[in-house]
Amino acid sequence: MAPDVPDLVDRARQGQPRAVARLISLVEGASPQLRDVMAALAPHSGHAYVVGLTGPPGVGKSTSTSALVTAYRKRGKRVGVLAVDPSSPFSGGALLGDRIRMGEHASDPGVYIRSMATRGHLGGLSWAAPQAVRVLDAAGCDVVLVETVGVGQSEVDIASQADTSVVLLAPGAGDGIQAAKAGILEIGDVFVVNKADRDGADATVRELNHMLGLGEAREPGDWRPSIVKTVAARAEGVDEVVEALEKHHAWMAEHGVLDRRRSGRAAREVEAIAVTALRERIGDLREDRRLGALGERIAAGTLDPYTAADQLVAELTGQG
Ligand SMILES: Nc1nc2c(ncn2[C@@H]2O[C@H](COP(=O)(O)OP(=O)(O)OP(=O)(O)O)[C@@H](O)[C@H]2O)c(=O)[nH]1
Ligand SMILES: [Mg+2]
Repeated sequence: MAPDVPDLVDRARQGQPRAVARLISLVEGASPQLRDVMAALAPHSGHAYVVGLTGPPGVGKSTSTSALVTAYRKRGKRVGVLAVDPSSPFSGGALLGDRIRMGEHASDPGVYIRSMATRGHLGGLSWAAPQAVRVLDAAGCDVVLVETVGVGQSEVDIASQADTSVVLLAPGAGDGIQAAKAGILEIGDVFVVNKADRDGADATVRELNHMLGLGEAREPGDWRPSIVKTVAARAEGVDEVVEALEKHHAWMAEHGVLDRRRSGRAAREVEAIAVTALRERIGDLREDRRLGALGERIAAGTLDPYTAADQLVAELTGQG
C-alpha cells in the first residue's frame, strides 16, 4: 500500500523510529514517492553534522561507529547511523555483524541505526546516501555517522559526501599503502589508526604522516588532517576522535568550507537524479522505433553515430 507521505514525514519529524525506517526504505527502494518525501523534508534539513567513516574490511568501522555513538550520547546528542553497502542488493535489514556491534544502542530512543543496500540503483549511490541522511537529519539527529562497507570508488564517493570524512586504518598489513592506492587518503579529514593494541600502530602513524606530507608546510587556512590512535573495542581514544571531529567541524564553519561541501554534495545529488532520469528515458528508447531507425541509418552508412547521438540527446532533452 502506498504510504501517506505527509503523515509519514510528520511522524518522522517527531522522531518516531518506524516512520524514519519507512522513509529510508523508500529511499532504498527508489520509490516514486521519494519526490514528495524530499519536497516535504527540504525545509527541515541542514541541521545534522554528517561524518563518513571508511576503511578496509574489518578495520573496526562498526566498532568505532558504535563507540562514537556512545561518546556523542554522553554529550547529549541525538545520533543517526547509516551503514551503506554498495555491493549488496536491497536488504531491508541490518547487516548481521553490525546488528551485534550496535546492539547496545538498540533500546536508546536517541539513536537511529539503519543499514542500506544500494546495488542495482542507477547512479543510486550519489543520491541514496544523501537522501537517507536527509531523513535522519529531519528526524532531529544532531550527528549522522555514515559507515561504508569496503574500499572502492563507490565507497570513496559516499565518504566524500560527508561533512567530515574519517579514514580508518589498522597497524601492519600495509593498510596505508592500500588506502593510498584506493584513493582514500585524499578524502580523509581525520585519520584513525585503530587496533592500536596491536604492534605497529606508531609505525602506521609515521607512515601516514609521511604519506600525507604532514611534515611539510601548508598554506595558512589549509586543514591539517588529524591522526588519532584508538582501540575501538575498548573505547580508547574515542574522545580524542570526537575532539578531532569537533575541531574539523569548527574549522569548516569558520572557513566557509561546510557550506561549500554541502552545496557541492547537493549538486552531485541533482546531477545523479538527472542522469538517472535520462538513462531511464534512454532505456525506454531501446524499445523505440526512433533509436532503431537511427541504427539502421548508421549501418547503411548514411549517418554517423555522433550525429545520431546528438539527435537523440536533443530529443530526450526536448530541444529536438
Ligand atoms: N584488537 C582489536 N580488535 C578490534 C578493535 N576494534 C575492532 N576490533 C575487532 O575487529 C573485528 C572487525 O570489527 P568491525 O567493527 O566489524 O570492522 P568493520 O570495519 O566494521 O568491518 P566490515 O564492516 O566488515 O568492513 C571485530 O572482531 C572487532 O571486535 C581494536 O581496537 N582492537
Ligand atoms: Mg562494519
